[in-house]
Amino acid sequence: MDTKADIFYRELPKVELHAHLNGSVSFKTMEKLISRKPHLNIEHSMTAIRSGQQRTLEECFQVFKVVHQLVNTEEDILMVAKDVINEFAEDGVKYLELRSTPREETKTGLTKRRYIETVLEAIRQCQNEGVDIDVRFLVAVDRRNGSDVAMETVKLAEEFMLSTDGLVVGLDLSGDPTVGHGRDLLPALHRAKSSGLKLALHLSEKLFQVPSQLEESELLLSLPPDRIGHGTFLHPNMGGAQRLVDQVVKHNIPLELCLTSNIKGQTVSCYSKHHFQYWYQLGHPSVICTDDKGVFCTDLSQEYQLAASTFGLSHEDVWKLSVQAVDCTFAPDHVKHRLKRRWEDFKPHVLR
Ligand code: 6MZ
Repeated sequence: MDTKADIFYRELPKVELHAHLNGSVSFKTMEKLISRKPHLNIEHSMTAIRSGQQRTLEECFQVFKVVHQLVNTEEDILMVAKDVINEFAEDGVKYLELRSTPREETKTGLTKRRYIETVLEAIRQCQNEGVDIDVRFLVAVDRRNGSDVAMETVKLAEEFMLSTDGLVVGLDLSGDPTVGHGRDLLPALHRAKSSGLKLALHLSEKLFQVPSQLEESELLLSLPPDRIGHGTFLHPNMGGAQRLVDQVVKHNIPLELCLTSNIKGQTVSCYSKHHFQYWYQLGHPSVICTDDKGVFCTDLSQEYQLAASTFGLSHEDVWKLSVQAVDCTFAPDHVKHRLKRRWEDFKPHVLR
């Protein structure tokens, strides 16, 4: 991490809703992975984007490929997932929805099913060890893999949703936004939605090929999704369209906003131009998230502090944002009520 957030932001109870497992691997865990696989000759500079550095979004996707080389066995996944969960807990995150793309690795015999089972095992082990965080899982579809893989992933996600007593709550659509078209993934997404999986979809993350992109955003919004990842170019000031904003507002679809990720990935030019401002001013549910805390060298406390210092938010405003995030989770109502009660217990200590 580049700097440490002030105590208020660290003590603030937080909800993290947009965290990709392999993008969230810390420096410390990376060291363990690198020492397990010295023959790969991977250095830290290849897996993290430090303060003041930027990469294009395309280059970020190359970074994930490097991380995937390091995380290719059940043992690696278990360690990475447990470390990531513990680190979020240490940062004051009380509820986490982790997402990851199931991968099969012929070299190590890893299957997609075992991939998911191993992440769930990590969640259960952390629970049994008393780590103070409620963790749920979103199965991710990488858009580059096309419609057949998307459908296969949805079927796996459905199975796990039904067999894990609420641990698997939804589906994420992510991956390089310039690859493939959302239209091809609609059948899989419709199926996921009708089976009861919640949908968190990356939408309008990058501006390119404008007409086809607007069409894709419109199609995906017609589902409608339960949450939107980034949504950077939805609104008209950023090249989007008012009708897209109207859809988001009409269905009250929360946005997952990741400031540092968007700056370091160069889809937003500077913090003060981040679209958080647009949606926050509308009073629309906007949840601060990290995206890839390892790759972008950040944590959730720091992201809240950055939003506050950039947009002049008081501690009271930040507190409200954090409470509002509870309503945007995919957890059942009784869990939301439990979390709200915890927030009330924390309040006098944190907002003193
Ligand atoms: C879109 C992203 C992303 O799934 O292997 N991912 N997709 N936009 C982003 N903005 C920077 N950051 C991460 O974690 C890594 C994968 O998450 C998606 C990509 O598909 C990436 O390969 P998992 O745990």
